[in-house]
Amino acid sequence: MKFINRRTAALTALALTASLALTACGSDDEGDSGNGGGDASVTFLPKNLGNPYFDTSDAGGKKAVEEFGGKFEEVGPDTATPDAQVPFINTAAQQGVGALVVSANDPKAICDALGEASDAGVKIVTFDSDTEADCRDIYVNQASSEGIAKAQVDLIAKQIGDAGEIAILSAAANATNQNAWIELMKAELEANHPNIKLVDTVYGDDDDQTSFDKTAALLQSHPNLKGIVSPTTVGIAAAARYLSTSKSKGKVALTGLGTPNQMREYVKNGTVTEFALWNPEDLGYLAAFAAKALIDGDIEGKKGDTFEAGKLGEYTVGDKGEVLLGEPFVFTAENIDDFDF
Ligand code: RAM
Repeated sequence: MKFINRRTAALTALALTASLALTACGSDDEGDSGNGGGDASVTFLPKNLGNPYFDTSDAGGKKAVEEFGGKFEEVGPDTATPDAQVPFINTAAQQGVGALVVSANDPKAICDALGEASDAGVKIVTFDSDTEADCRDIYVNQASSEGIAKAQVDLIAKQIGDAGEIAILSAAANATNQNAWIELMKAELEANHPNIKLVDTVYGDDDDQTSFDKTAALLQSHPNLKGIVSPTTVGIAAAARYLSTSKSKGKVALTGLGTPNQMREYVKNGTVTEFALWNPEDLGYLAAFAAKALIDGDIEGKKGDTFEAGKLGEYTVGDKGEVLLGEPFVFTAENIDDFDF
C-alpha cells in the first residue's frame, strides 16, 4: 500500500519536474545570480566513463554549468576503482578548478586526494555515491537510501510472491551507495519478508562483461534462485541480457535500478517487469548548482543552508551536508516509453 503511495508521489514529482522544466524554458533568472567572483569551473568525475547513467547525469551537470555561465569538464577512469579516480582529483587540484563533483568508488580511499584538493581551494561535492562526510562539502543524494532500498525489496517481493531465494548482483565491492542500499535491503528483508532468503551477493564492478558472467555463475550455483536484485544500472542491464536468452527467462525475476533506455528491450520481451531509478540528469544538474553555490560562497554545506538550483527550484542542505534530489521512481511496461535516458 505504502508503495503505491510512493509511486503516486514520485509520478507527481516527475510530472512537476517536467512542467517546471517546460516553464523554465527561455528564462534563466533563477540560479543565475552567480557573480560572487568565484571560479565557476566545475569538473565532473563519475565512478567511470562509458556508463550511460553517468553520461546522462553529467549531461545534466553540463546543462546547469552552461546555464550559469561556468566552465564544465568531465573526466574519469575506464574502471570503477578509487585508485583510478585519484589522478583525476590531483589534476583538478593542480588546475585550481572551482569545484569537483565526484561519485566515489570508495568512502575513504579517495579522501586524502580530496583533502589536498580542498586545501588548494577546490570545493568538493559528492553526488550519487558519497565519501565519508568530512571528505567533502556537500553530498547530493538521489533519494533517501532507505527509500531506494525499500523500493527494490518491494519490487522483488512482489515479483516472487514474497518467498524464495534471491541474490544481489552489485557494482564494485566498495561502492558507498550500493553498500548502503544493500545493508538497508537486508534489514528490510529481515524485518518484513521472513520467507525471502538472500543466498548470495556478488560484484560485477560496474563492468558489463563481469556483470554478465556473474549472472551466469549465480544461476549455476543457485538452482533454486527465484530472483536477482541488481542495484546498479550496469549490473541490471547485463543480467537482463543474460537472462533474456537463457532458460531462466521469465522464471527468475530480475529487478533493481536501471535506466529506461537500457531496460526497454527487456521489459518488452518479458525478461523484466518492473525496476526503479531516479532522474540522473536532474541529479547532475542539482549537483552542479550545489557546486556553484559553494564556489560563490552562498553556502558552506551546513544544515539549513539554502540555494537555488535553476529549473529545479530551491534546495536546503540537511544533516551531514546532504542534499536530497527526490524519490525513486518505478518503471513499468506501461510508462517506460515516456522516458528517454
Ligand atoms: C550505476 C552506478 C551508480 C548507481 C546506479 C544506480 O550506474 O553504480 O553509482 O547510482 O548504477
